[in-house]
Amino acid sequence: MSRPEVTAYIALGANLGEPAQALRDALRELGSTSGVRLVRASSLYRTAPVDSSGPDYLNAVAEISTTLTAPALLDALQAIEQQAGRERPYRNAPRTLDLDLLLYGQGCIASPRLTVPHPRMSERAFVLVPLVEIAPTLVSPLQLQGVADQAIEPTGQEWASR
Ligand code: A4P
Ligand code: MG
Repeated sequence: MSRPEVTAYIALGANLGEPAQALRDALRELGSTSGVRLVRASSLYRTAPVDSSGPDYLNAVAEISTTLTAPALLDALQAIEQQAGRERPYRNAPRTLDLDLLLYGQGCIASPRLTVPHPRMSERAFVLVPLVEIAPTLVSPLQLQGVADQAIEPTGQEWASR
């Protein structure tokens, strides 16, 4: 029996190498992962590092529909990060690609390797602003007001040149 489809939201971020290309490649890989269907993606945003260092980040958020369990989806995200040459010298280090699971249906998960909803998503403009673009009912004006001091701007770059 096949599993039901669950709507999930993925945050994409990169600030090393070729971030725009890395985000495009990641989105394509995500969409071609078995058990994952890409529903929509936000545009790309340039953002100042938050609790992190290095160059500005590019960030985006994607909505998927998936038959994978949440842990299997995290496995798939981490495999795509590895393909992009992700290294983890220390927490919040600059990175070639970061893929975080923000929301998994109505799921609340607290396991050693997975916390959903992502515990820091409400504190971050680089998550909330792209998320409100593709899923406005998931983000409240109060949440946006709380991150209004964080630098974020649309790049004007589209996914189209994939
Ligand atoms: N993990 C637990 N829950 C999740 C989840 N919902 N999604 C575990 C993904 N992973 C989850 O992640 C460390 C561990 O978190 C994983 O092994 C997984 O089991 P990581 O990607 O290896 O390390 P990280 O990215 O340094 O940590 P984390 O917790 O993802 O960092 P944050 O809090 O997401 O911050 N500034 C800007 N402008 N743009 C950014 O994209 N990103 C960060 C990362 C900091 N500042 C940034 C940005
Ligand atoms: Mg991460």
